[in-house]
Amino acid sequence: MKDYTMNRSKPLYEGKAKTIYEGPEPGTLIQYFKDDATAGNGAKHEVIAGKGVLNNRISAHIMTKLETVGVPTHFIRSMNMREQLVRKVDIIPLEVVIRNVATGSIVPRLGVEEGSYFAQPLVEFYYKKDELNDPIVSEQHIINFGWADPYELEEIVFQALRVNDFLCGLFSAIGLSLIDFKLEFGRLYGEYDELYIILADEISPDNCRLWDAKTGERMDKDRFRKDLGDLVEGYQEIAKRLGLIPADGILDDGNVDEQKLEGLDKIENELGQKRRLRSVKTGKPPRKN
Ligand code: ADP
Ligand code: AIR
Ligand code: ASP
Repeated sequence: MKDYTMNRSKPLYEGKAKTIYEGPEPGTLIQYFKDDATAGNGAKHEVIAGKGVLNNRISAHIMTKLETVGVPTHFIRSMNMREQLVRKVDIIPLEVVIRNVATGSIVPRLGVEEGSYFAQPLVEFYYKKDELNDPIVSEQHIINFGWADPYELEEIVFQALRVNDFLCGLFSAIGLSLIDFKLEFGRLYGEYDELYIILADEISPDNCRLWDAKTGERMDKDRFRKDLGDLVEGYQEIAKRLGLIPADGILDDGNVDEQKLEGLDKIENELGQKRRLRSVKTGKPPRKN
């Protein structure tokens, strides 16, 4: 496995699935995708060869596609098989979960029937705080505690539903059902202190539930969380169906053959340059820093 971090400075942040480094230009960060898989807030942990490369490629691809329909994302460009350059944002401390089908934590919490479709996509907010186990919160909590203001929340819900619509179509075209997923958003300030709400973090099978549309087979991180099968095989299948790895692009140890993937991110990197941003009206006074 190539070591991409040899010449990097000290990490700014060591997360469960990614390490964050300072980027080459001001206002940028490097996201390094590790092979670590965790569940239950780190209670379960394993290193799974090849996972980081796949998530990096899948997330870069999806973020780029979202940019083409005008969803502002933090993605700037792929750097290598494990790293991507992103715009540094002030992360809003919310995990925004969009659900199309009932599974996971909502089933025991509300007693809904496993596998049933919601009348319309359901948006939930969780307070992003590991020490508290990311508890579910309401809009009233968010506004009351100042995690986001009503204008920001409106924009977050608007973008989250657009992402859902777009991704449902994207995955359905490759025989996968998008069951639910988690997003993170951040604040970015423009030249005139105007506020932009930007989609950040990653969109990958680590934070989307994806089921094979025909067989119902789980292709996402539930394979690891619930010991349903080989995690990397599921991620590889998603990447293959998205056209991100050629049929002969997987090595025996589960890692991606990096040479076979060289250049596949060219189109994404070109698209990444053509970005549009939409500022958000906010009730808040201009930023503090
Ligand atoms: P965790 O923090 O839950 O262990 P990760 O291992 O994925 O998660 O670490 C990535 C961290 O980087 C997350 O805390 C995420 O909120 C943060 N992050 C993602 N994108 C950006 C960005 N564009 N700017 C600043 N922080 C970001
Ligand atoms: N998620 C939530 N916290 C972390 C992650 N990755 C994602 C899960 C799932 C959705 O949010 O991957 O797609 C809902 O998770 P749950 O556990 O609340 O049912
Ligand atoms: N993201 C959390 C963890 O890594 C929860 C999960 O994905 O199950 O532990």
